[in-house]
Order: sequence, then C-alpha cells, then structure tokens
Amino acid sequence: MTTKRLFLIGLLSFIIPYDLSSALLYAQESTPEEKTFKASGNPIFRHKYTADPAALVYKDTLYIYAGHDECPPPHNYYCLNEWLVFSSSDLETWTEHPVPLRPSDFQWAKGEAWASQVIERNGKFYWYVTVEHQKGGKSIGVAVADTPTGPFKDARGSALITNDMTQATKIAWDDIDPTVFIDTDGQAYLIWGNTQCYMMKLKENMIEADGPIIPVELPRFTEAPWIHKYKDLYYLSYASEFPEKTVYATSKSIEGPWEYKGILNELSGNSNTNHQAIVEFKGKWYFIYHNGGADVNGGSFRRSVCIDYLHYNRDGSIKRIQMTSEGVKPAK
Ligand code: FUB
Repeated sequence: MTTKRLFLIGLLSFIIPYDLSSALLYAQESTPEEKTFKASGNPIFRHKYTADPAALVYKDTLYIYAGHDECPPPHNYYCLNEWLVFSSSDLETWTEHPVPLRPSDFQWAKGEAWASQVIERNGKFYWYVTVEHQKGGKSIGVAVADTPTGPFKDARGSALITNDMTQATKIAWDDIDPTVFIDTDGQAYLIWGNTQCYMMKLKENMIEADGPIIPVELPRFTEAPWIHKYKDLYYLSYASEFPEKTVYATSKSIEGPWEYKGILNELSGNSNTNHQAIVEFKGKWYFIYHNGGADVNGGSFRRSVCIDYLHYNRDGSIKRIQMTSEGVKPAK
C-alpha cells in the first residue's frame, strides 16, 4: 500500500466512523501488474486476505490460485469479488500476477468468487470455479487460458453445473468447491459438493459432462474435496463437520468405494474453514490451506493462505499435518 494511501486512510479515520474507514482499508486495489516479493513463514501472503487455495505445478513453478477475501471488519460475511494467482519456483520469492478472473467474466453469474481449481490439459489451462448463478444457487463454471496466469475467459458461456442438476440435498449451495483430476488413462473427473459430495466424468475437451452425476459417499462430508494420487492410491481429502477439520479417505479406484482414514489437519485456529490443496513440488509434498492468522482482523471471513509439509507413512497413510508459523523452507 502506498504511503499516500495510508495517510489518506489515517486522515479519514478521524473524520468518518470506524466502519467506513476500515471498509476503505479493506477495499484493496486490484493488482494491475505483476509484483514480486519474498515471503517467509505463515501465512504466505500478508498484503491481501486470500482463501480457498488451489495449487498447480507446471514446469518447475508452483501456482496458487485463491479467492480474495475482502470483508471489511468488523463485519463478518463472505465477500469475494475476484480470484488471485501467485507463482513461485522456490516457495520463497513469489509473484502476484494481475487479477486473472472475476465472477463478472461469466455473463450468467451473479457474483461470489468461491473455491476453485486450475488444471492443465494439452497446453490449455482450465479453471473450475464456484459462483452464484443469476437464476439462484451456487454453480460451477469453467474458464480457459493459454497460460497458467491467464487471461482466462468463460469456456462455455453457461454453467457446467447448476443447482437444479443435483437433488441429494435441498440446500442451494451444494454445488461448490470443484476439484479436478486427469487419470493416467486420460479420463478427467470433476468432484465437488457441500453436505453431499458428487463426481462426474468430463469429456476430453474438459468443458462438457461425459456421464451422469454420481453421489460420492464420505462420512461427515462438509465441503472442499481435493483429489490426488500417490503411488497407486487415490486420496480424497475434504473438510469435515463445522468448524472444519480436514479428513481424508483412500481408494484403489477413483470411482470408489472410499475408505475413511481419519483426520489430516485439525481446526485451523480462528477460521471455521480451512480449505486445502495437496501437491508434490520438487520432490516434496505440500499441504496448502487457509487460516485466519494474518493479523488482528484475520478470521473466518478474512482468511490467509498457508503452506506446510505433508508426509506419508510407509503404508501410504498420511501423517497428521503440523501447522506451523515458520512455514516451509525454500524448495530447490
Ligand atoms: O470461500 C467461500 C467458501 O468457504 C468456500 O467455497 C468453502 O470451501 C469455504 O472455504
């Protein structure tokens, strides 16, 4: 933030009520151009609140995609109007790229940049996002770009998943939090949900369904599924109960059945969600999540992305994550 802007906010705080001056502080500017900075310790990013991390490893670089939490204190509600993207080749020097995508880039969407994930296929980058649909209910859209940092544009001109396509619960927000995976045989899968987890095959074009929506049975499933594979086993981690812990299940087939394996990460401090991503980068495995630990105003609606190591046991189970203030060492 510029000195001029800080001065202006300080001045305004004397002449207008606290609510409004802090609202101005939290209406942070969009990033018009790339900014590079060093980060150490958790949370990784401290100049903006960041939530619902998704990670992509592409050509020796780790990309973190996150929603921008913009709720002004002392208010408490989800206020996310854009997604952000950060990249690093060593987990120490990070680049924040210009804002790559907003809900307004989907003409059919009403708003709300909730959780998302990006995946690469055949040199194109597909970004599956949660947004509120103009006709009501949360929905899943997909955007596409030629580079991991965009510019991204709506790949279909319509939602891929809408609330009326799933009937397992009556809630209007069960179609959120997409995770996407391409198996070794080339079949792509989309998994998502809140209260009920769902799975659907995707065509090779990555923007159309390749079969029916199938319920995935997982104990105490809340939201935030993330699918990854280690050796020959599939791992489906997800947020459980509320406030959320991250738990996981494994299966020899991505289509299940899933065997529940227990808690992976405990409650993350003062945030009632802790939405995770799991990736291997330069020979180590990482658990990327959010907490409310950036500053005194941090919390469930002003969250911040963190990174810690993830370790497997010999039998393929995962050791409980140790959330740290120190974060991880530079990756070589
Ligand atoms: O950020 C809005 C919602 O909060 C996400 O979609 C959920 O995963 C939870 O973290």
